[in-house]
Amino acid sequence: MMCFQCEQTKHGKACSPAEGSVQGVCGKTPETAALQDLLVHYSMGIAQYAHLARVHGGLSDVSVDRFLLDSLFSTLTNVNFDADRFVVFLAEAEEARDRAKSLYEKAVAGKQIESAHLSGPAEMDLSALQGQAGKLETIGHMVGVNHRKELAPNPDAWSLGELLLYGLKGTAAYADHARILGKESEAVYAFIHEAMAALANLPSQSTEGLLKLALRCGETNLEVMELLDAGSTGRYGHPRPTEVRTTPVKGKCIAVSGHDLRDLEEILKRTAGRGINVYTHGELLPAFGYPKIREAYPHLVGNYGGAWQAQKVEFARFPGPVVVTTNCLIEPQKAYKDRIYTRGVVGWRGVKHIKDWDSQFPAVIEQALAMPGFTEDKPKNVTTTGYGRDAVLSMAGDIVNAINTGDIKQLYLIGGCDGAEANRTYFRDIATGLPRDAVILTLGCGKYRMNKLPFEPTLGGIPRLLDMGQCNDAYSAIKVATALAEVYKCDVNDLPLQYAISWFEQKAVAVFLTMLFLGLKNIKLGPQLPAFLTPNVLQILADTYGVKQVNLADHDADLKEMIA
Ligand code: FSO
Ligand code: SF4
Repeated sequence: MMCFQCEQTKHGKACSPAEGSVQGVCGKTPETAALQDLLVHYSMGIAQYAHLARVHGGLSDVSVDRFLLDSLFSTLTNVNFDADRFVVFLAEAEEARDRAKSLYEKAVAGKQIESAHLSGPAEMDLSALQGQAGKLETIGHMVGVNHRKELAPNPDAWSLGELLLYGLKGTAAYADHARILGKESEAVYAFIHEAMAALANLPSQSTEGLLKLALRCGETNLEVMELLDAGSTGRYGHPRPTEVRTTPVKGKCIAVSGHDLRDLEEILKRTAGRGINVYTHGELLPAFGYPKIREAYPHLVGNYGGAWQAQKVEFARFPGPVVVTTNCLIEPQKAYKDRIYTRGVVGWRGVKHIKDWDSQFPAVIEQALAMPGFTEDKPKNVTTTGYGRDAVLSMAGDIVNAINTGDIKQLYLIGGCDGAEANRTYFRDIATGLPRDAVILTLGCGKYRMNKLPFEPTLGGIPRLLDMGQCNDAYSAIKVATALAEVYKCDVNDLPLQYAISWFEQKAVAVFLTMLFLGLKNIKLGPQLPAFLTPNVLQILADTYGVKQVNLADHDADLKEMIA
């Protein structure tokens, strides 16, 4: 296997035999990795047809559009490790390809179009191999990262192609979240298909063209995040600052992890009045900020645990079932394998998957009722979330006054996604090292490095740490930055605003591309820089955008630079 799509890749290079990996650091097996590679490759073929059907005939099929979101999302880091599920995805991919191909044939029928026969991934036909995991795996081993390396005209084009692919995966994941909340966009689907089709024709792409596509991916992801914001605030109201209990309450319990607010809502509805307390975990903590969740469901009692990487210990100790709605899932341990459930595109072989709420969720309720739950109340501790764009912008006058009087000297965006490496304490150390005149915006599961620490408010009383929500809510941070730039009638890069971004997987790549598309400069990124970026590509990012790796060896040096 060869995979280097996330930050924790082996030795900062790749999860591959060359680095001594028999499987991914995340737990992905070579079998699953190959089937994922095949699904991505096949999806490029679907996109080739879907893209040209749209270009030549204005034709599209929403089932094809949605399938590509799911197929890309399922290959994100820490989402789906179940090889059997990928065999099913591949059968569905063939059906989607056939529908896209028919659309394309209809679009070009009777027209003088030279490329009536498409080559590359579009030519692949898996019909004789469907259901045969071993044979599919063999082909999958031939069409992954190394195959793209051979096809690319040069190493930098290969690197930019990988950047684009991972950005597309993240964008597709966010678009899937938005779709679940009722928001979809034809323009988003059109771009995903165009870009995937370009990757299918890697030999004819230039580095310039791929860089442009990567920035357009950032632009598309901005539109997706706006849709996602409209979906979540439209359904649940604008987040408001809210104290969230972080210690257990006596009673039966279910924990819900991941990012999916609709799944959380469904669980809250189905557990209401059943004597079960529901806890958020990981990226679902910000659900408490939404008035229509918090106020409607008093049995949503608190947040349990921290970011995803501690789940082996935390889920083992949790005295009830756990439902994982999206990433990040890690190998379920024996201690809780019989009481962890997956949803949506998430999967692990042997772990129960909830497809149908009515028939499958009652068993989860029964399990929660049969388990001891928390046997006593623990002393109450809280953290605060809910500083979405509306809440922060309602404080904008106070923030602007505080900046004008010098009470606030700098704003910092510190956060993103967390990971398991010990050196990620860098982000906490930067946050705690900042003076009292610094206000910190945070989001994503990276917030757990700092959200339970006591930050004194600024002298003027503005809270020092503002949790803007999930990584899905990066749109809020962008809106706040652009609104401040409008107040000061300046470029967003001239604001007293700095960035220390922790990245982990491909959603973070999509947000990073959005930041580049917006022209945001001097982003400090880490802990490691993406292994898929060549020195030349890194140099382009450094020269054009001032992107720099965080200084892990000497965080004080970074701190001094950021305060200055
Ligand atoms: Fe975290 Fe995982 Fe939200 Fe990521 S839970 S690491 S960027 O999948 O999605 O921040
Ligand atoms: Fe390795 Fe990350 Fe790929 Fe998993 S997703 S195999 S940890 S690079």
